[in-house]
Amino acid sequence: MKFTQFLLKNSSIPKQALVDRFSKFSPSPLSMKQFIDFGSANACEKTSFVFLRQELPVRLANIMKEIDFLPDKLLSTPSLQLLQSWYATSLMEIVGFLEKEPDDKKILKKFTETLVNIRNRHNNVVTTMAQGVVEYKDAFGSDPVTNQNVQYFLDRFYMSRISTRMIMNQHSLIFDGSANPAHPKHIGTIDPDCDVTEVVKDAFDSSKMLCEQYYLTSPEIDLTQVNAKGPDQPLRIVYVPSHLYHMLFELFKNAMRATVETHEMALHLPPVKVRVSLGSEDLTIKISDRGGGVPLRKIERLFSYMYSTAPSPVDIDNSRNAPLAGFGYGLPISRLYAKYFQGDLQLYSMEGYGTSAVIYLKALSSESVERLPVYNQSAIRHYQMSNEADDWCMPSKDPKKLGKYERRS
Ligand code: P4A
Repeated sequence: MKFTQFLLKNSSIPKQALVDRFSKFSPSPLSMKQFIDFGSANACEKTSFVFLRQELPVRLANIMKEIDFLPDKLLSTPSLQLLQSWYATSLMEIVGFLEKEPDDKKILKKFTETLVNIRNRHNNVVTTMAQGVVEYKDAFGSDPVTNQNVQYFLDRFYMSRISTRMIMNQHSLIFDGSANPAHPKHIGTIDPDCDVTEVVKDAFDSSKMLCEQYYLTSPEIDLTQVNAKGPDQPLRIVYVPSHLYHMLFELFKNAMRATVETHEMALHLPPVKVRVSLGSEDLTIKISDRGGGVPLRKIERLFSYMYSTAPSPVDIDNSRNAPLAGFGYGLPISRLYAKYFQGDLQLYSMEGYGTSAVIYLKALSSESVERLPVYNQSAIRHYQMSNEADDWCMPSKDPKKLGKYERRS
């Protein structure tokens, strides 16, 4: 009898044995080319099934190991208990397919159904985790060290989630037997000819509608595109349009909110300038507004899960601002989407003037490879380092050390 079969038949053996076993493997990142191949003419459901029934447990177990390193006070919250039960159940369900016959059509159908089930079970992972963080923050406060640890963990945790949902979606969309009628050329969630400028316009229009609804005004777009491969050619890359839309929508909401709120009294709003350029390596999108900007000291906070988690719902009274404010995790999750395929999202702000947000994506599908967290010794070291002193001096708050010409305000 194989080991997994043995584990499944002996329910007295804790699930922990499965987690221990699968966390010893490193996740295998897929490239855009591999995603496309799984969904092309010679698409083989059996190959995808055999890959996923091993890879999904590996990705789940790797991140479950890191969940175990969270502070006990966070792990013991009802939110985290619930969340851990979802992961354990899903892991067990997939492992149940390891000894199954890949040539049996019924097994393949059952597997796809299981994936859809798992995806739905995990729909509320982000809000449930956020709830846990809020409960922890309300009870124990938030110091810079805790903030840093939460940031390190959640970036890895949400990246893991983006990746498992991506590979589950690809399998269930490609092998459910029906093509996407609205987008016949798409391969699952991937558009092999994604026209970036089209997505920019869509995201801008949606954001503009929200902005009009709440401020009764909105800035225009000033869009320029540059294609190093030939002027006026559409800028196309292999990408997941929904991921790109998510990032752009978030950045446009921020740009519009800042623009409208700093020019409340003005008759004319400065437009949001968007520049898209395609080079040999990068596809870059820059969104510049004249919304007054954010001081450098506060930029990091815009990406912080801990500092941007909204207080418990009872504390929210300015509902007027809610729709354009997003629910707090907009920027950090958008940055993860950019990084997922080896890109990035950065903010450059000039306080007193405005902000530029830049999305970097890989222009070549051969370089668009999943960026995945792996549970290993250096990850463990991160969770254990928390209590050491910083290796940079703290600015002194001693009044005697104020500059000669400075006064405390
Ligand atoms: N100035 N600039 C931005 C914001 C302000 C800004 C802002 C006050 C802050 C928080 C927020 C939305 C906007 C911007 C573009 C960005 C990010 C921030 O991409 O103009 O909501 C959390």
